Amino acid sequence: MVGRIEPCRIVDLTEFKDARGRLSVVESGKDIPFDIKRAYYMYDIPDGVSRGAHGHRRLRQIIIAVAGSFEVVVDDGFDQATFVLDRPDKGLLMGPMVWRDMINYAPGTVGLWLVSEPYDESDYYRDYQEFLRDARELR
Ligand code: T46
Repeated sequence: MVGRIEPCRIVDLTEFKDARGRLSVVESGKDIPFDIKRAYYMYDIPDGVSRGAHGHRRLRQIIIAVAGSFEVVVDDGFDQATFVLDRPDKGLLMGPMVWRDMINYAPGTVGLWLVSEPYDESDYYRDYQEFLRDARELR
């Protein structure tokens, strides 16, 4: 298990499928355990690029590959795991104090992030050693 405060895990999103196609829903308190304060998405990601390389002090989030696929490597200072996101009806839930890297973006990928906090640079760990020091105090 990675995520000492809240385990990182894949969740199934509510999906409605009919002759018109498929519609997936993310509702606070139902599909995810936090209120959504902000959404952002990534696209036009060049081949071979990785993003992330940071952790968050308070932020909780769900990550969805709306189109395409990518991998999220998570690290809570003790253990690591890799999650593959390749379906728009599944999301990766992630709590605070998890270092993450997003890698192996397929061409045409669109990644969606729904998060619990407004943008705040002071919530970020950008230095892995600083993250590690604080994360290891959580044991
Ligand atoms: C995360 C990963 C997966 C804003 O001004 N507002 C925002 O809400 C966001 C998300 C970013 N920005 C600015 C800050 C930077 O100048 O956009 C620029 C790129 O952001 P950043 O370098 O933080 O991008 P990533 O891919 O390293 O990280 C982002 C999120 O910041 C982070 O919370 O979990 O995506």
